[in-house]
Amino acid sequence: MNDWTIGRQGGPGRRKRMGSGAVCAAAWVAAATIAPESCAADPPQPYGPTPTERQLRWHEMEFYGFLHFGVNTFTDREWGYGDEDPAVFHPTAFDADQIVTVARAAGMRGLILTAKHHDGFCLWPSAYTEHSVKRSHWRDGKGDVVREISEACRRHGLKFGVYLSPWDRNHPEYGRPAYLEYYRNQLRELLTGYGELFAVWFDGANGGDGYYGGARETRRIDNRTYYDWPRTWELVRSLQPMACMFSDAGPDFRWIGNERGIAGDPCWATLDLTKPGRYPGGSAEGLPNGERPGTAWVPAECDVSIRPGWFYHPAEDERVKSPEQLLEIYYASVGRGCCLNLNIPPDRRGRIHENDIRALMAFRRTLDATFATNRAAGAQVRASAVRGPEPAYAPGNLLDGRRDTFWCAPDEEFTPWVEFRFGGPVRFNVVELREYLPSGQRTEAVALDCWEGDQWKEFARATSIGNRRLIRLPQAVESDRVRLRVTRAAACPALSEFGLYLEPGK
Ligand code: FUL
Repeated sequence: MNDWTIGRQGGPGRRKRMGSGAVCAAAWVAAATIAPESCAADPPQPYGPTPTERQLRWHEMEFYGFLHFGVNTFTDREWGYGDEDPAVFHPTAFDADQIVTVARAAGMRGLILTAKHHDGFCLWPSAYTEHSVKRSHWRDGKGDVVREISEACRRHGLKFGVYLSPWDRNHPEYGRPAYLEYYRNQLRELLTGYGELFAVWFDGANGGDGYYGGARETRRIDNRTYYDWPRTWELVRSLQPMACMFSDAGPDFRWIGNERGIAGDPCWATLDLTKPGRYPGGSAEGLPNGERPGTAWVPAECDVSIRPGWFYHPAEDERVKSPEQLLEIYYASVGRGCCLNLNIPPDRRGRIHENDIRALMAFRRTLDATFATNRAAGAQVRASAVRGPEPAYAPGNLLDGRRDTFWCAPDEEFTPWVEFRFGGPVRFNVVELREYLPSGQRTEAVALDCWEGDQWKEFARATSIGNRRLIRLPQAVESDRVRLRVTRAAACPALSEFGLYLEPGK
């Protein structure tokens, strides 16, 4: 058993000396690249699939927004047929700075814009079609929503991503090989014209009835073969190597399997990509929970709209989700290791509606108040087992506010525990855990105890951890000692953060 150490407290930007004394500079260092002499001695062997650098950056975002905006905003529809007159697109007071500053104030770290939805109308003046903003009267046909939003994102420090619907109910060639060339040409415009993209979102809804250049018929395609996805993915990789691609089955992040923003529990970051149906628009089976051990790291995104619909509808102004509903979604998405993609649809002015802003700001205030202070910081820490040599994998790493340092057990130790002693009673109702992702998802179940009277009392259990696990207790706990027990693991656990927080009013 190890001696007590005082939990280290460090800011996110602080660099820490590790092992032999060399400095680990990168925010994330893949386990495989940690050379023993430069960082820490004897790192744990990664377990199962592990994330790429681009996926690690995506994990760090945790919360970003979706912007569904287009002809549907003005026609009061969710799925445009494809025969809309571009003139219907006429935002009266479009303001990219308002949209982006609202997102930023809500705590979002990026925005994904529907550059083209199923109706085929393009929010940028594509050279390959007339069915776009250039045929609208907005900004005299000289406007470019993709440009304005992407530039506002950069001005305000948010990342930017695009949604380009594969299904196009306007294009005459949809369903035939010629459409694929059109689709990739459009994608190339978006990949090369608007700076760095953090995400490219490939929707799974495909085929059906539509305008199709006047044919007005039903066109069915084979999701598995028609789009030749590997070629499209290759285009994204070559032009935007750090962009993460979304679809039902990845390759970089997956759909959670519902549009309520709620992850399964457990929710593993891994999937078995050899199973049938693992392609965009394929099967949703296994997506809410992920699969163990899986063949690839394909973590989940929970997408949900702040309103009943994805696009703005005046009739839904009073049906904006409440701050409490948004918090529940946050704990069931971000708190289960996923990223939350919350849709905030611009209205007919081209701004975020006041009711949505009110809910977002109240939601943010609660989150800020909750996570302002880690009540476990500064605790004395000891663990049942620590991977040697000290201090590279010491349990104090759990309290240093950094994801790139971690407490790790020796290879043969799968169920270690760590105990935190505070100077006096500490009150909390949220427990936070993070796993060191470059070593894979190793921990399968944990239990938490508090010291009551003269014995330990279990107050919570959880399964998968991954990027972030938040355990929100119905009732606050008060104790001067807390113990975290790993009760099941696939390999010696590697946990990077531990926190205790209190929601206002608890
Ligand atoms: C779905 C689409 O059909 C919806 O309109 C929306 O864009 C949602 C995010 O994805 O598949």
